[in-house]
Amino acid sequence: MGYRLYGVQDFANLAAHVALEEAGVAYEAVFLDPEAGEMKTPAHLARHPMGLVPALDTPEGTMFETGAILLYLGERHGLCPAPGAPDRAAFLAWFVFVNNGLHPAAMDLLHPYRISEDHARIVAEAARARLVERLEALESMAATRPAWLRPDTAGVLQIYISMLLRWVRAFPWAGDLAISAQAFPALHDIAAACEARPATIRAAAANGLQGRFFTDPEG
Ligand SMILES: N[C@@H](CCC(=O)N[C@@H](CS)C(=O)NCC(=O)O)C(=O)O
Repeated sequence: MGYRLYGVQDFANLAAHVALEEAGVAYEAVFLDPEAGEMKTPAHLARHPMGLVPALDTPEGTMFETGAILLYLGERHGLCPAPGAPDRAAFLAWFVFVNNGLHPAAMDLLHPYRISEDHARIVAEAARARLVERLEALESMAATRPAWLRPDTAGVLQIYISMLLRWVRAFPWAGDLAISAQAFPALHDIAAACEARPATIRAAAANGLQGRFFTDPEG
């Protein structure tokens, strides 16, 4: 079994799509149509227990979860410090920080009604506050320019951060809660470099995106 990425255009599968392009491996991208019920078919539920995306067929079996997929691709294709490398511990800590701290908070900013339909504004504002606090921590670290997070180098953490910066700028539940990458110069550099890479541009185009889709998305 080779790589087959299951996603929806411009959903979280975008990060894995960019990583596959950066890896330079053969893969197939399959876009599902949620409106047509394609996320909840028995075939897709066998790939992802919640009927979500992304899911990835790999030579070692099918997997799901953005963080797991990015780590898997990063380790297999040189897009992150390998187990045993000197920078591995720092990379891993910050990767999980992004996956576990930033990603769920971004989801709450975008979809606060999933937590509480009656209190969506409060949920979204709280998510925004959590995001800003965590982005500031990430910015402080990124400003030290660690070798494993260089803007001019392809990496799964650079890709993940860039996609989340797109989301919090383009898709907040309320427009006044948008967070701009401009407020975080080191993270902005990472996303600007990432969106200019040919591999990213190819993956983005397959997801219907062009222009400054990470740093200045239209939403
Ligand atoms: N923790 C999961 C979250 C997956 C998830 O929520 N995926 C969204 C796209 S960003 C989805 O499939 N949404 C479709 C739906 O809710 O029907 C991951 O990181 O992969």
